[in-house]
Amino acid sequence: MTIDVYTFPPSLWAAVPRLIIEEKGIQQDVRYINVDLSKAENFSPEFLELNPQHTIPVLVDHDTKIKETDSTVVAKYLDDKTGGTLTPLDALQRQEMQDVITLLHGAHDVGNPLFFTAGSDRDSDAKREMVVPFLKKRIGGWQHYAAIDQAREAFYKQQITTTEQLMEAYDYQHHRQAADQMYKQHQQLWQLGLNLLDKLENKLKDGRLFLVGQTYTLADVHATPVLARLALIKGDAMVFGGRDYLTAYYQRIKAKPNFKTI
Ligand SMILES: N[C@@H](CCC(=O)N[C@@H](CS)C(=O)NCC(=O)O)C(=O)O
Repeated sequence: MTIDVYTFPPSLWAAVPRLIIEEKGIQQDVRYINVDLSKAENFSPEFLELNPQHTIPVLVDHDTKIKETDSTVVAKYLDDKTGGTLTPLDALQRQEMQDVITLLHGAHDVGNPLFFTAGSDRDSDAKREMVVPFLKKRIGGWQHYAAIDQAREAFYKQQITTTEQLMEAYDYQHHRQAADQMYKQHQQLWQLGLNLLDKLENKLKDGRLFLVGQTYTLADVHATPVLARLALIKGDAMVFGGRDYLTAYYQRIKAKPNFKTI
């Protein structure tokens, strides 16, 4: 076992290395270490030593002693180490791939905040039973870590305060202003999401099979969990309706054996 990959099945960006590992069939070289975000395990003192940004995925290659803590770098590392087959040889296509990855990870990276916020009273009613218990569990995790790690107590308390505010926004009958503020934020995030979907649709309009041409690349790897997440939050009709090229593209990436890791 040479490579540790810190992951969590429902996580959006932690799906990136899993897709690559499946695509390349290198599961035997990898040990997955589960970091339960619902218990705030990504804030344990040990995990913060590994990644002070408290995000997954994290990759540790015990052979080379290399550690990577961002999915874009983790993806490149895994691909480079296994022959670079998910990176185009053509320099222009390579640049285009990079541009797509930058787009997905920039201001349009809305999958997580969209998931945790609601956009209306009705949406709040639909999501509350799923989101609020998750947030409560995370608070339990931070309370536990605050008790055992005095040096980080203020940091954990800040996480708790921010999360309690989000939970309040779900109680719109008692916190109208907080709820309306959350809805506004959610709508703004969704506009960015729609904008991203239109950009991807436009890219595919010349009939290419994948985001930068006829072959599956790291751009598609990063786009896959984003599309899956947006479809989970908003439903297929909102995400793919009227976007025929994106619809066909999503069917194509969904049909790949590695999609089972999503
Ligand atoms: N830019 C980072 C973002 C990673 C990220 O945001 N990961 C999420 C899970 S998808 C996370 O760990 N969030 C921490 C949390 O929820 O506390 C990357 O691409 O690796």
